[in-house]
Amino acid sequence: MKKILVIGAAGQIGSELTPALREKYGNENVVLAYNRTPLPDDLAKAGPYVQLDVRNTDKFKEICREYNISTIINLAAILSAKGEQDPLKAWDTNINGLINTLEVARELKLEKVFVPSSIAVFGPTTPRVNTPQDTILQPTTMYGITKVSGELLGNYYFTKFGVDMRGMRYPGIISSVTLPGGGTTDYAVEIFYEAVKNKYYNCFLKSDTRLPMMFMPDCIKATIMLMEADVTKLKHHSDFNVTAMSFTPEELAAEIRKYIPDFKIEYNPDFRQAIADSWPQSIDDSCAREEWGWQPDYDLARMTKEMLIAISKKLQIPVPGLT
Ligand code: NAD
Ligand code: AKB
Repeated sequence: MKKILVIGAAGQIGSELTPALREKYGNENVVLAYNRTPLPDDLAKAGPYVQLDVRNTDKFKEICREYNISTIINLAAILSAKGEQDPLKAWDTNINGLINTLEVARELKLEKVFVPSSIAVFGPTTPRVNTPQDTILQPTTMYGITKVSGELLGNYYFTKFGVDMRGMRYPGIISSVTLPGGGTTDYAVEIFYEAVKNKYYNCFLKSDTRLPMMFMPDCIKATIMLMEADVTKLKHHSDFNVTAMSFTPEELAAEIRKYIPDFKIEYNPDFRQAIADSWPQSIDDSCAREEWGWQPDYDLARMTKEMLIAISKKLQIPVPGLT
């Protein structure tokens, strides 16, 4: 059986996507690649893993040959906030990692490649409400610039070389297993830890900053659905809009207060506010729905309840009425 290589497997999305892939395709058929951040014990014990810096072309190729890889999922990236602190590192990791992924796939004639894009491809000149699939892409962050370039390169490799690259513009992903790696939507994860621990959160975005979001089970579902979609039905390839919900910090805090009534939130916006202000408030994902049947399962209310249950269990701090 041919195998999937997941690069960046120890990150926020990788740490939950990889167990789901192993469950579906078998532990031995999903090879995990970590770089500096080591893999959690349970992932390392369950199946094959390797160390790989995505920029190391020779080692990348060697691993694909050694493990008979047919599909690469490249999750290695520097996200929006960290990217603004070190733009050249973001360019180097995101662009050279992507080119390596596409070149390895082309040279070794692999079946498929998946590299996520982001709502960061949009900028202040894009319509911000119900942002269309095919629209203006003029981001103002280095992260966004790398994601637009990634989408264009993915589409180029598909038409020029027949590399079956797929990708979607994830919104902010909310999850309970691994903390996010340095983005602008990270507040929507941090808030749950602080609400359960301290009943207080100091938010780095303004109260009314509306952003598109998705709970991790929907992110995993969308990723597997797009990977398995019939290529002949796809009109888009590396740049699908997807979404599940949109909310502001104030609306999320109100939802949390249904379970923790004395939860307090204060707002002290920092440099991430300008990034958030350049991104859409809501997304039109009708192309994903039409081309590969996308439909989310989680809205704000359902996500909030499940996050509070998971974080209270993780921190071993009961939330009355939930645990
Ligand atoms: P993350 O920062 O949590 O994880 C990324 C992983 O990549 C980390 O484990 C890091 O060690 C690894 N990495 C960094 N540089 C590397 C290198 N040179 N070689 C190999 N590995 C390296 O990120 P994530 O949230 O899991 O994001 C995964 C993908 O999804 C990224 O492409 C990101 O842009 C995209 N995305 C994420 C979100 C989100 O909200 N999490 C939203 C939109 C898009
Ligand atoms: C970030 O905030 O940088 C990410 C993203 C939306 O791409 N979560």
